[in-house]
Amino acid sequence: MRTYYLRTQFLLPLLMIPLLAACAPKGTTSMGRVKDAPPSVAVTTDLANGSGEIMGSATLTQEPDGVRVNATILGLPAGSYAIHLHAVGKCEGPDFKTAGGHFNPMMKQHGSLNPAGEHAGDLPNLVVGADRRGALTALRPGLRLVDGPMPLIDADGAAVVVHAAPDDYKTDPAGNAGARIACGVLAFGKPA
Ligand SMILES: [Cu+2]
Ligand SMILES: [Zn+2]
Repeated sequence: MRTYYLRTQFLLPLLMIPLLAACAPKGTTSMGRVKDAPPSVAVTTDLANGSGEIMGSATLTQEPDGVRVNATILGLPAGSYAIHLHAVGKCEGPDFKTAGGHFNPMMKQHGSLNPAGEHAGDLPNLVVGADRRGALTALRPGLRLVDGPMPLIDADGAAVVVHAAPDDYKTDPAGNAGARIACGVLAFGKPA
């Protein structure tokens, strides 16, 4: 399968194509949704800490069964760290509260171990080794980046957030994961 790697700012012209189609049927397009998106779309963002220093990066790739998340981070003490897809594409440090809560269009509770869970933005913990390098690869089943009725990257974008503590996968609304320590914006037409 071909993969289209697109820096987020380059996707704006792509989004404009359906909007500019003069006689497009009503209700088929909107900002943040690409009706005829290619089968595989990828978006990459830097993960910056509260001081604006880049600690790592995350790439989200839309696959037929969902969205694959590949994230790497450097410089954290060995351990497990919660990482989630948050609902708003805004990373204002130092606390990154601007990123909102977990992406949750189905109005569920938090966590894979929660009987009423889980959020569409929940992910397994990022594991950092003794060499202070961390990596995560996970498939988020059913999630779409830019098309379908509930795309992750909607009009207000989305964000990848790393936390100071591990996710317990059950405590609503955020897995008891502590402070937000790194953030990266997923959005169209805005700097990542
Ligand atoms: Cu989070
Ligand atoms: Zn959650």
